Amino acid sequence: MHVTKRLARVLALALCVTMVLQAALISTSALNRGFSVSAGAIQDGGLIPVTVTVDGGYNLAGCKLKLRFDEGFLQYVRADFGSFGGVTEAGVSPDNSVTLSFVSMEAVATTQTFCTVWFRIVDGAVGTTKIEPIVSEAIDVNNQTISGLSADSVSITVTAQSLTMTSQPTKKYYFCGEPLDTTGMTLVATFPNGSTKELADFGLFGFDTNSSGNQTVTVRSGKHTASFEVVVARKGDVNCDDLVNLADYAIIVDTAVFAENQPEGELLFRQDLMQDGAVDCFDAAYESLLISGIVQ
Ligand SMILES: [Ca+2]
Repeated sequence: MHVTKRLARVLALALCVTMVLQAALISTSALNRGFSVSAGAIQDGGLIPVTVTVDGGYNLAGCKLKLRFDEGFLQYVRADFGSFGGVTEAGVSPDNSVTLSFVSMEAVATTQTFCTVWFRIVDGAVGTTKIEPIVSEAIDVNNQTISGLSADSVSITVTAQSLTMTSQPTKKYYFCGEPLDTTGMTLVATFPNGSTKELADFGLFGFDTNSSGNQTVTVRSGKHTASFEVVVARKGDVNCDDLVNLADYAIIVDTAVFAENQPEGELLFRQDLMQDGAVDCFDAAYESLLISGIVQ
């Protein structure tokens, strides 16, 4: 009997400790932050809706929520309020923030969308920006001051909506070993707000100077791509059989002899080994050096 009582006390004590620990855990995990701020998808005209959600159970009278933003990236447009009352002001402060003032808001029972603040992307702005919520003190349902209200910042990333190659690179033909030359290429990006910008920075993929044949070179900016075609040729291989031999030499000599019938485009490129715009005896001489392995 005595042992059973002691055991019961130990169990009761253990239960109390567990309950206290649980209460501590609950109070930590249930710490209400007052607000949530989230950004929606970028819409036509570069408009971005930023939604402010109010956690249930708060009377936010006297509270000011500021959304600080980068004026080089975003412009404040307007704030749309839902069916709740309470916000009497919404406007831009000198410190680049939109201030929402909650003056007479009643406690809301459940977490609900409170207002949508509309921003517009500044012309030409590209990259990632943050909207930083700053929350002042508020009053809870029991008229007690609530401090420590906060909300996570929101990241907005703006990339080009489309990519257009308005002019292609001048150089289309390459001998193996030559580096890619994009001189003459113009890439224009169009952004969600309709603005356009010529891009100087882009990624290039798909060019292999050591592999002969037709190649598609891809230009990438963000998630968008554009492409152009090039031909990479083994120097001296006029007839595209991947060999440099007398058959190629014969073609060049034939062209050089009948100089009035100069080829164009890729045919000219493959035979014009001296790259002076005409196929002549100098190209034939160079071809013979290639065949004999004296030059490469
Ligand atoms: Ca050949």
